[in-house]
Amino acid sequence: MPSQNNRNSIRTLKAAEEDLLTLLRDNRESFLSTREISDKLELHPYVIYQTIKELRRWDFEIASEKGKGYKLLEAPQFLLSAEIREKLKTRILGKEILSYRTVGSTNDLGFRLAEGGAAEGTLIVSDQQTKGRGRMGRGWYSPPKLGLWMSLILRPQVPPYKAPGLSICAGLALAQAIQDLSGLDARIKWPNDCLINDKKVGGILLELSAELDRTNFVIAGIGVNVNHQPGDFPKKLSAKVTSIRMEWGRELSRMELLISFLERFEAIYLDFKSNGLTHQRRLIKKLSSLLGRKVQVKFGKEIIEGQAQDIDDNGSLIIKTKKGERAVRAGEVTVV
Ligand code: BTX
Repeated sequence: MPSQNNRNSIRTLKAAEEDLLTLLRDNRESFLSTREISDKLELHPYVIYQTIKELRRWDFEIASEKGKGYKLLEAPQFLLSAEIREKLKTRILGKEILSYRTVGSTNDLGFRLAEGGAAEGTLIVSDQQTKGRGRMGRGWYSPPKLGLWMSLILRPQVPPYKAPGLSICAGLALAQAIQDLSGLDARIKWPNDCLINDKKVGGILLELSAELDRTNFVIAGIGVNVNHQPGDFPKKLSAKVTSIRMEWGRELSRMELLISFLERFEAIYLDFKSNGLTHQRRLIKKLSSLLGRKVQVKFGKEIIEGQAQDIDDNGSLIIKTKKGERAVRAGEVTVV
């Protein structure tokens, strides 16, 4: 588990904090006395006092009046594990939920937890990342309040060469969830991006721990720009990125998006574990932003140019080049 030294940042809410919060949330109209809280939650008054203090440090606005008790006025915008748990109807994904206010990278945390034996489906979500990562050491801009930054610990029993297919599966679930909630034409850009109007709204970072023929675990990191406005992005990114809000003109609840994504991804993931991409391929192709377009793929030192034609059962992109068809397993694609 992460160190608890930096208590204000890298720590989830404790059980007493979650219980008290749920009780205050369910009684938002009235004050609750220490006595009532103590009876309901079986907490000592001193623990209640300390817990309220701690919740205030997490930016919960809690009114207190002598003789009346406590009332929740305002909850911060970050996603709390108790609330996620309440809404989620999945069997595996989100079975364990760790919600943070700020971390370096949810993928780094996920990797450490998975190495320590954390269960399949463990979800790590943070309101902000200070060292959010993309592929190949690139950064991922993850400011507070605006996006969905999360990682899932997966333990699929598939050979390592098949695991990368999960990246496109996560992309599919994300594009579907965005389409579903907003009606926007969200697309998958092979192998790991989600686009709206050809601009990047989300990205997937898949990291594997594997042996030659065995996948130990996969960390699926998913980042989505949800409620950013144009000025919320650094200048150097602004030409190629977007958010759901910028395209839709309305705010979208990050909670709703999270739930919809997890429910969709779970169905796709369960199918993937038994059937690979066979059943998902049709939809992946339908939502792909690349098929039919002229592309250039950077794959290591090689540059492959041609028309993107297909995505095969292994998740490879099939490109029709001047010298014939090429199947590319990974790479950096530019539409030319
Ligand atoms: P990628 O390597 O395909 O994309 C990274 C590139 O995308 C950056 O170099 C930059 O140009 C651009 N970029 C940076 N931030 C953003 C942003 N917020 N929106 C759009 N474009 C951006 C994509 O890698 C995979 C990203 C995964 C992010 C998730 S968040 C939760 C998890 N934790 C973590 O550290 N990473 C993943």
